[in-house]
Amino acid sequence: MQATILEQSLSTLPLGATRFFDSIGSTNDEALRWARAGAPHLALVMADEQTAGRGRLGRRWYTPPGSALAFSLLLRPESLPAPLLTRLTALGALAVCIALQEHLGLASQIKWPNDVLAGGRKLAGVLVEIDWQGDRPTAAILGIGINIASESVPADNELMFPATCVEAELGSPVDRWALLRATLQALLAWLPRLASADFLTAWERRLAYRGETVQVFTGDGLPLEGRLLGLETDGALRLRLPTGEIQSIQAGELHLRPAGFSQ
Ligand code: BT5
Repeated sequence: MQATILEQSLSTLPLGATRFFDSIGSTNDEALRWARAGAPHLALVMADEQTAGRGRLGRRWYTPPGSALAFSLLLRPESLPAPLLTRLTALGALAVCIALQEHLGLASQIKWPNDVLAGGRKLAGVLVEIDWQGDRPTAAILGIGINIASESVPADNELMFPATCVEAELGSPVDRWALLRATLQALLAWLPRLASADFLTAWERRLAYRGETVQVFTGDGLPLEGRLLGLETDGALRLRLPTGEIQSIQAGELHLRPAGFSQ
Protein backbone atom coordinates (compact mmCIF):
# COMPACT_ATOMS: atom_id res chain seq x y z
CA MET A 1 0.00 0.00 0.00
CA GLN A 2 2.42 2.65 1.12
CA ALA A 3 5.01 1.31 -1.32
CA THR A 4 2.56 1.91 -4.17
CA ILE A 5 1.78 5.46 -3.04
CA LEU A 6 5.49 6.10 -2.72
CA GLU A 7 6.32 4.74 -6.15
CA GLN A 8 3.55 6.81 -7.73
CA SER A 9 4.67 9.93 -5.95
CA LEU A 10 8.31 9.52 -6.98
CA SER A 11 7.72 8.07 -10.44
CA THR A 12 8.91 11.10 -12.41
CA LEU A 13 12.14 11.61 -10.43
CA PRO A 14 15.33 10.18 -11.94
CA LEU A 15 16.03 7.80 -9.04
CA GLY A 16 18.23 4.73 -9.53
CA ALA A 17 15.87 2.33 -7.74
CA THR A 18 13.60 2.41 -4.68
CA ARG A 19 13.08 0.12 -1.68
CA PHE A 20 10.36 0.72 0.85
CA PHE A 21 10.12 -0.97 4.28
CA ASP A 22 7.25 -0.81 6.76
CA SER A 23 9.81 -1.24 9.51
CA ILE A 24 13.60 -1.46 9.47
CA GLY A 25 16.56 -0.94 11.81
CA SER A 26 18.11 2.00 9.98
CA THR A 27 17.66 3.10 6.36
CA ASN A 28 21.34 4.12 6.31
CA ASP A 29 22.37 0.55 7.22
CA GLU A 30 20.10 -0.90 4.55
CA ALA A 31 21.42 1.55 1.95
CA LEU A 32 24.97 0.58 2.88
CA ARG A 33 24.17 -3.15 2.51
CA TRP A 34 22.50 -2.46 -0.82
CA ALA A 35 25.45 -0.32 -1.95
CA ARG A 36 27.80 -3.24 -1.27
CA ALA A 37 25.46 -5.51 -3.24
CA GLY A 38 25.68 -3.20 -6.27
CA ALA A 39 22.84 -0.68 -5.87
CA PRO A 40 22.95 2.08 -8.50
CA HIS A 41 23.62 5.80 -8.09
CA LEU A 42 20.52 7.54 -6.63
CA ALA A 43 19.04 4.37 -5.12
CA LEU A 44 16.58 5.29 -2.38
CA VAL A 45 15.74 3.41 0.81
CA MET A 46 12.69 4.60 2.67
CA ALA A 47 11.06 3.28 5.84
CA ASP A 48 7.84 4.04 7.66
CA GLU A 49 9.44 3.11 10.99
CA GLN A 50 13.06 2.78 12.14
CA THR A 51 13.78 0.64 15.18
CA ALA A 52 17.48 1.56 15.32
CA GLY A 53 17.62 4.93 13.56
CA ARG A 54 20.94 6.65 14.12
CA GLY A 55 22.21 10.15 14.56
CA ARG A 56 25.85 11.22 14.70
CA LEU A 57 28.32 9.73 17.19
CA GLY A 58 26.12 6.68 17.78
CA ARG A 59 23.17 8.75 19.03
CA ARG A 60 19.62 7.52 18.46
CA TRP A 61 17.20 8.92 15.93
CA TYR A 62 13.57 8.32 16.79
CA THR A 63 11.21 7.32 13.90
CA PRO A 64 7.92 5.85 15.11
CA PRO A 65 5.52 4.45 12.46
CA GLY A 66 3.21 6.56 10.35
CA SER A 67 4.46 9.94 11.51
CA ALA A 68 7.79 10.86 9.91
CA LEU A 69 9.99 10.64 6.87
CA ALA A 70 13.13 8.52 7.14
CA PHE A 71 15.11 7.83 4.01
CA SER A 72 18.59 7.35 2.64
CA LEU A 73 19.81 8.24 -0.82
CA LEU A 74 22.84 6.42 -2.17
CA LEU A 75 25.29 8.45 -4.19
CA ARG A 76 28.07 6.86 -6.20
CA PRO A 77 31.06 9.13 -5.79
CA GLU A 78 32.44 8.73 -9.36
CA SER A 79 30.64 11.97 -10.15
CA LEU A 80 31.55 13.60 -6.82
CA PRO A 81 35.15 14.75 -6.30
CA ALA A 82 36.25 13.81 -2.77
CA PRO A 83 36.29 17.40 -1.39
CA LEU A 84 32.59 17.68 -2.23
CA LEU A 85 31.70 14.75 0.01
CA THR A 86 31.99 17.15 2.93
CA ARG A 87 29.15 19.23 1.45
CA LEU A 88 26.62 16.39 1.38
CA THR A 89 25.34 17.00 4.90
CA ALA A 90 24.61 20.60 3.99
CA LEU A 91 23.01 19.45 0.73
CA GLY A 92 20.54 17.31 2.70
CA ALA A 93 19.72 20.09 5.15
CA LEU A 94 19.41 22.68 2.37
CA ALA A 95 17.06 20.40 0.38
CA VAL A 96 14.80 20.03 3.43
CA CYS A 97 14.72 23.82 3.95
CA ILE A 98 13.92 24.48 0.29
CA ALA A 99 11.17 21.85 0.22
CA LEU A 100 9.59 23.24 3.41
CA GLN A 101 9.70 26.77 2.00
CA GLU A 102 8.61 26.11 -1.56
CA HIS A 103 6.17 23.28 -0.96
CA LEU A 104 4.63 24.40 2.36
CA GLY A 105 5.68 28.03 2.84
CA LEU A 106 7.41 27.10 6.11
CA ALA A 107 10.62 28.97 6.99
CA SER A 108 13.47 26.94 8.48
CA GLN A 109 17.17 27.28 9.20
CA ILE A 110 20.24 25.06 9.17
CA LYS A 111 21.85 24.63 12.55
CA TRP A 112 25.41 23.81 11.57
CA PRO A 113 26.36 21.19 10.72
CA ASN A 114 23.35 18.90 10.24
CA ASP A 115 20.10 20.02 11.87
CA VAL A 116 17.08 21.75 10.38
CA LEU A 117 15.26 24.07 12.78
CA ALA A 118 11.83 25.66 12.59
CA GLY A 119 10.68 28.07 15.27
CA GLY A 120 14.04 27.44 16.99
CA ARG A 121 13.36 23.69 17.40
CA LYS A 122 14.81 20.69 15.60
CA LEU A 123 12.54 19.37 12.90
CA ALA A 124 14.96 17.27 10.84
CA GLY A 125 18.44 15.76 11.00
CA VAL A 126 20.93 14.59 8.40
CA LEU A 127 23.46 11.77 8.70
CA VAL A 128 25.97 11.20 5.89
CA GLU A 129 28.10 8.07 5.94
CA ILE A 130 30.79 7.17 3.42
CA ASP A 131 31.80 3.61 2.51
CA TRP A 132 35.51 3.30 1.68
CA GLN A 133 37.60 0.74 -0.13
CA GLY A 134 41.10 1.59 1.04
CA ASP A 135 41.35 5.34 0.48
CA ARG A 136 38.68 5.38 -2.26
CA PRO A 137 35.07 6.26 -1.41
CA THR A 138 32.71 3.75 -3.05
CA ALA A 139 29.36 5.06 -1.82
CA ALA A 140 27.99 8.00 0.09
CA ILE A 141 24.78 7.44 2.02
CA LEU A 142 22.78 10.60 2.64
CA GLY A 143 20.25 9.85 5.39
CA ILE A 144 17.50 12.30 6.30
CA GLY A 145 14.89 12.15 9.05
CA ILE A 146 12.02 14.68 9.10
CA ASN A 147 9.40 14.88 11.86
CA ILE A 148 5.98 15.26 10.29
CA ALA A 149 3.25 14.51 12.90
CA SER A 150 3.41 15.10 16.64
CA GLU A 151 3.95 11.35 17.34
CA SER A 152 7.39 11.71 15.73
CA VAL A 153 8.61 14.23 18.31
CA PRO A 154 10.45 12.60 21.22
CA ALA A 155 9.74 13.70 24.79
CA ASP A 156 11.84 16.68 25.90
CA ASN A 157 13.69 14.66 28.52
CA GLU A 158 15.09 12.39 25.78
CA LEU A 159 16.56 15.26 23.82
CA MET A 160 19.73 17.33 23.69
CA PHE A 161 17.84 20.09 21.86
CA PRO A 162 14.09 20.93 21.74
CA ALA A 163 12.25 19.29 18.85
CA THR A 164 9.19 19.97 16.74
CA CYS A 165 7.44 18.61 13.65
CA VAL A 166 6.17 20.04 10.39
CA GLU A 167 2.49 19.77 11.30
CA ALA A 168 2.97 21.58 14.63
CA GLU A 169 4.84 24.42 12.91
CA LEU A 170 2.27 24.71 10.11
CA GLY A 171 -0.80 24.07 12.23
CA SER A 172 -2.26 21.76 9.58
CA PRO A 173 -1.87 18.18 8.30
CA VAL A 174 0.83 17.47 5.73
CA ASP A 175 1.10 14.96 2.89
CA ARG A 176 4.47 13.44 3.78
CA TRP A 177 4.94 11.78 0.37
CA ALA A 178 4.59 15.13 -1.35
CA LEU A 179 7.16 16.60 1.04
CA LEU A 180 9.50 13.67 0.36
CA ARG A 181 9.16 14.30 -3.34
CA ALA A 182 9.84 18.03 -2.94
CA THR A 183 12.91 17.30 -0.79
CA LEU A 184 14.35 14.84 -3.30
CA GLN A 185 13.61 17.27 -6.12
CA ALA A 186 15.55 20.05 -4.35
CA LEU A 187 18.37 17.65 -3.56
CA LEU A 188 18.67 16.47 -7.16
CA ALA A 189 18.54 20.06 -8.40
CA TRP A 190 21.45 21.14 -6.17
CA LEU A 191 23.58 18.00 -6.49
CA PRO A 192 25.19 19.06 -9.80
CA ARG A 193 25.88 22.51 -8.30
CA LEU A 194 27.52 21.26 -5.14
CA ALA A 195 30.86 22.84 -6.05
CA SER A 196 29.40 26.22 -6.94
CA ALA A 197 29.64 29.46 -4.99
CA ASP A 198 25.84 29.59 -5.26
CA PHE A 199 25.59 26.45 -3.15
CA LEU A 200 27.66 28.00 -0.40
CA THR A 201 25.57 31.18 -0.56
CA ALA A 202 22.28 29.25 -0.39
CA TRP A 203 23.58 27.31 2.63
CA GLU A 204 24.96 30.39 4.40
CA ARG A 205 21.71 32.32 3.88
CA ARG A 206 19.87 29.68 5.88
CA LEU A 207 22.43 29.36 8.64
CA ALA A 208 20.81 29.64 12.09
CA TYR A 209 22.25 32.06 14.70
CA ARG A 210 24.21 34.23 12.22
CA GLY A 211 25.44 37.33 14.03
CA GLU A 212 24.61 35.79 17.42
CA THR A 213 26.97 34.65 20.13
CA VAL A 214 27.28 30.88 20.21
CA GLN A 215 29.25 28.18 21.93
CA VAL A 216 30.78 25.37 19.92
CA PHE A 217 31.72 22.15 21.67
CA THR A 218 34.54 20.59 19.69
CA GLY A 219 35.08 17.72 22.13
CA ASP A 220 38.44 19.24 22.91
CA GLY A 221 38.30 20.96 26.30
CA LEU A 222 36.11 23.99 26.96
CA PRO A 223 33.63 25.17 24.30
CA LEU A 224 34.73 27.94 21.98
CA GLU A 225 32.58 31.00 22.28
CA GLY A 226 32.17 33.78 19.74
CA ARG A 227 29.98 35.56 17.25
CA LEU A 228 28.86 33.35 14.37
CA LEU A 229 29.99 35.12 11.20
CA GLY A 230 29.19 32.50 8.56
CA LEU A 231 30.92 29.77 6.60
CA GLU A 232 34.37 29.25 5.15
CA THR A 233 34.52 27.97 1.55
CA ASP A 234 35.20 24.46 2.87
CA GLY A 235 32.02 24.59 4.96
CA ALA A 236 33.80 25.23 8.26
CA LEU A 237 32.07 27.56 10.69
CA ARG A 238 33.58 31.05 11.03
CA LEU A 239 33.51 32.57 14.52
CA ARG A 240 34.81 35.87 15.86
CA LEU A 241 36.26 35.18 19.30
CA PRO A 242 36.01 37.78 22.11
CA THR A 243 39.70 38.60 21.41
CA GLY A 244 38.74 39.67 17.87
CA GLU A 245 40.53 36.69 16.38
CA ILE A 246 38.67 34.79 13.60
CA GLN A 247 38.50 31.06 14.16
CA SER A 248 37.40 28.33 11.71
CA ILE A 249 35.81 25.22 13.15
CA GLN A 250 35.61 22.01 11.13
CA ALA A 251 33.46 19.90 13.45
CA GLY A 252 31.53 20.37 16.64
CA GLU A 253 28.22 20.83 18.39
CA LEU A 254 26.69 24.28 18.22
CA HIS A 255 24.67 25.96 20.99
CA LEU A 256 23.38 29.44 21.51
CA ARG A 257 25.15 31.07 24.43
CA PRO A 258 23.07 30.33 27.56
CA ALA A 259 20.79 33.19 28.63
CA GLY A 260 22.11 35.33 31.45
CA PHE A 261 25.74 34.67 30.54
CA SER A 262 27.65 37.94 30.26
CA GLN A 263 30.76 38.39 28.16
C1 BT5 B 1 21.05 13.74 13.55
O1 BT5 B 1 22.02 13.37 14.45
O2 BT5 B 1 20.30 14.68 13.70
C2 BT5 B 1 20.98 12.86 12.32
C3 BT5 B 1 19.65 12.17 12.17
C4 BT5 B 1 19.59 11.37 10.90
C5 BT5 B 1 18.39 10.48 10.86
C6 BT5 B 1 18.23 9.81 9.52
S1 BT5 B 1 16.71 9.01 9.40
C7 BT5 B 1 17.20 8.23 7.96
C8 BT5 B 1 18.63 7.80 8.16
N1 BT5 B 1 18.73 6.52 8.81
C9 BT5 B 1 19.31 6.62 10.04
O3 BT5 B 1 19.53 5.66 10.82
N2 BT5 B 1 19.63 7.90 10.27
C10 BT5 B 1 19.28 8.77 9.16
P1 BT5 B 1 22.45 14.21 15.72
O4 BT5 B 1 22.75 15.63 15.33
O5 BT5 B 1 23.53 13.41 16.34
O6 BT5 B 1 21.17 14.24 16.63
C11 BT5 B 1 20.77 13.12 17.36
C12 BT5 B 1 20.00 13.65 18.57
O7 BT5 B 1 18.76 14.20 18.12
C13 BT5 B 1 19.62 12.57 19.57
O8 BT5 B 1 20.63 12.36 20.50
C14 BT5 B 1 18.35 13.14 20.21
O9 BT5 B 1 18.69 14.07 21.24
C15 BT5 B 1 17.75 13.96 19.08
N3 BT5 B 1 16.65 13.25 18.39
C16 BT5 B 1 16.44 11.92 18.21
N4 BT5 B 1 15.36 11.68 17.47
C17 BT5 B 1 14.83 12.89 17.18
C18 BT5 B 1 13.70 13.32 16.44
N5 BT5 B 1 12.88 12.48 15.82
N6 BT5 B 1 13.48 14.66 16.37
C19 BT5 B 1 14.29 15.56 16.95
N7 BT5 B 1 15.38 15.22 17.67
C20 BT5 B 1 15.65 13.90 17.77
